[in-house]
Amino acid sequence: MALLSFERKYRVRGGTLVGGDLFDFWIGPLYVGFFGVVTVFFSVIGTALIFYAAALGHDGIQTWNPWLINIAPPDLSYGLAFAPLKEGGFWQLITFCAVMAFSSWALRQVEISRKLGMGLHVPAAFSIAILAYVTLVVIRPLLLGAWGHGFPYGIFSHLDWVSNVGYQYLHFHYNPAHMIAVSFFFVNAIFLAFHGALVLSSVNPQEGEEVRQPEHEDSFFRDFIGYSVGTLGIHRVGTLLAVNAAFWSAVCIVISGPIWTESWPEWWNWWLDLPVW
Ligand code: BCL
Ligand code: BCL
Ligand code: BPH
Repeated sequence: MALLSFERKYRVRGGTLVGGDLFDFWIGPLYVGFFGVVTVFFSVIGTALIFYAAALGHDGIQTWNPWLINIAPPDLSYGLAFAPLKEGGFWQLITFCAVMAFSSWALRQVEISRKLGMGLHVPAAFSIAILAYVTLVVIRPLLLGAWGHGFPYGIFSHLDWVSNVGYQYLHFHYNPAHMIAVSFFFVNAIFLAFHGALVLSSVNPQEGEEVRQPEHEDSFFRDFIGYSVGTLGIHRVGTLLAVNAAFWSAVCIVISGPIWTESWPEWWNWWLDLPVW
């Protein structure tokens, strides 16, 4: 990719978190950095372990059907101990590689933001996605006392896990934090539909027509529903919605087991028993 004339001034040394000048350079369009190297390292090892474990097979079944490859966590009986490779040890190593790869990916975003003198909003938002993953495969298993509570790494098998864990609490839709998370995902989509469509409607006109300004966008929503959150505001709202969707997801699964062990419909008894009805 061409190095644009103005890019030279952004491609400056410094801003790194560790290692000083070490790996402080670009390859083509991509910034490398210490954390770039760490990400590649753990991504390659983690992915290779998935393929190695898949090649060895599992419970006497070996398949290269991508839908069916499955690397399962150890049996619950291993508790928080290391398991033999073929009995969940691979899952444990892959999980470690994944946590390292995701975190160093976020730290690389921090270094690039610092170089550009930008805020840390992107890595902050990504950290909440990482938190959701870590909640599923580290925090909740630790709280429940066994790595076996993590989700298996397989395209279909991880769906089975979601379904099984859901029915373990009889009806997961009654989990109040799940309700909040689901609602945030839906609101998030409606707001992106509004925002994406609004911007296109004003800055992507038919041939011969003029590009409209942010004032037009603002006016549309004022005329339409009486209020516009504004051009900066909509991005605050969007970030907040997306981050809350993942945050309440993490909450809904970490309370299932460690805090609430009954069926989720039963949790609502306190509400049914309120003396006001
Ligand atoms: Mg899941 C579906 C990955 C955690 C519930 N899930 C998917 C698929 C994809 C996937 C295979 C589409 C996701 C998507 O478009 O996301 N899930 C995935 C990953 C994690 C994960 C990588 C993780 O935490 C590391 N899933 C979970 C947890 C549940 C869960 C356990 C709650 C979040 N997931 C579900 C349900 C569904 C999926 C329910 C589906 O219906 C859907 C499906 O069709 O499954 C068969 C949005 C992100 C993007 C569009 C960015 C691009 C992401 C790409 C597509 C990810 C590819 C992953 C690759 C196959 C994994 C191997 C990595 C290599 C070894 C490097
Ligand atoms: Mg539910 C969880 C929606 C029905 C049981 N459910 C969730 C939440 C979400 C949701 C709120 C998953 C999002 C999430 O955690 O993202 N459920 C939802 C909806 C319905 C629903 C909308 C519906 O019916 C309309 N759920 C049900 C039914 C139950 C049920 C009733 C099953 C019978 N549900 C469960 C269980 C769980 C959920 C059990 C959960 O565990 C899950 C949850 O809250 O998990 C926290 C968070 C995002 C991630 C975890 C992804 C992290 C990605 C990482 C950081 C990066 C991956 C990089 C990748 C490997 C790179 C690939 C390579 C590149 C492409 C090159
Ligand atoms: O770079 C990015 O985007 C371009 C970052 C990213 C983000 C970011 C980034 O900046 C942000 C802000 C978010 N995601 C936000 C969110 C939402 C909440 C705040 C939330 C809904 C969400 N991301 C969800 C998801 C999901 C879901 C729902 O499943 C997926 C699949 C992703 N996000 C995926 C991604 C990537 C495209 C990217 C990103 N979100 C992070 C890329 C990255 O970390 O790269 C380094 C690592 C690798 C290249 C590979 C590592 C390989 C491992 C070592 C082995 C694989 C292990 C894995 C556990 C196996 C899973 C198997 C599955 C079949 C289950």
